[in-house]
Amino acid sequence: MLKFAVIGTGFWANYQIPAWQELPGVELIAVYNRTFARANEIAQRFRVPNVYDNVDQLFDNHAHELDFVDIITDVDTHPVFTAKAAERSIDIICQKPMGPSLEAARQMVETCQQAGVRLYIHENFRWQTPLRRLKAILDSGEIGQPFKARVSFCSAFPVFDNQPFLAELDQFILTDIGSHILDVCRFLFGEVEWLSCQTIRVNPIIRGEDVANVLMKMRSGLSCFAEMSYASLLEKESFPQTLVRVEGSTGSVVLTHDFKLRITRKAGTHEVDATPPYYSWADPDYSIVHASIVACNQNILADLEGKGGAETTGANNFETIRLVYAAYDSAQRNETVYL
Ligand code: 89Y
Repeated sequence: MLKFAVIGTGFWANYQIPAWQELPGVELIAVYNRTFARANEIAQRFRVPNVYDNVDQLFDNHAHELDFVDIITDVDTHPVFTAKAAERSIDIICQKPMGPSLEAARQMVETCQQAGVRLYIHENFRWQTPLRRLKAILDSGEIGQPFKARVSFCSAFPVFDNQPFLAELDQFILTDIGSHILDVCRFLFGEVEWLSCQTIRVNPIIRGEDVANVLMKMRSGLSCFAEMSYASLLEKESFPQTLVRVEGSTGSVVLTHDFKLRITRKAGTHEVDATPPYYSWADPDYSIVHASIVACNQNILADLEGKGGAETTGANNFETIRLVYAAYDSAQRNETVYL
């Protein structure tokens, strides 16, 4: 049984914790938040025995040995908590986006390598049922050699209601959703050769950009357009689904609303259902993402248990973070960036 602590008890902890409780072999023994009352509220709800508002006390209380920590705080504090856990040789799972800058993320990976601890990033979009199914279809060769794709996350969902700090970020959509969407692009199509990005801020009351269009040439030769927006009032609100169209040499596959994949070949079109599993604790507005937390945790837990196979290690996710900052770089300089 691996014992772990949760650091940070904000919005996402409400889902990350019950997702852990779906899995055998792991026990949450402590929670930390800088505001004791907020940590205590979560501890009561999920029956966690130890509560802290001082993270050093959490780490140094040898009454309970920790196998790993799950850092679920705002991005600015990821490097601090990572360093503190690494110093104590405790393995780390950290929420996306990894760090508040490319340099901070690089430092986090290096700190963990030097300390000999394992760093994993909780990057869950690639674990959504329809995206896993889509990847299997691409790998099966059913549409031949993919040459072109569009990966779309365009919404007008009021994200700032649940996560007000997102409105304060100087760099918003590429760090918040871009870290997911660009990771999905890597998951589906491999690594990027070059990218070109444009950003726009539409909502006047937020600090960062809320629209980003990224055109990528993948090393495979595939041309990929990743579009993301929180300013898109569309006929059909699809939050928090990622919609995808991939065209290949012998057909195409489209991931539509309602978790359907439509595969077209010369013989016609057929539909594959990819409805995610239902969890009673999930917020219905976020159900597909909340379900993917379980699959993501399961993948990381297997690796922690020595079975290997973690997809979103710190080193791997650093490649996604490179894309996020390459996109900012491209938008700012109005130039193509070679990776
Ligand atoms: O923070 C974001 C995430 O990881 O998924 C959706 C979200 O909550 C708002 O963009």
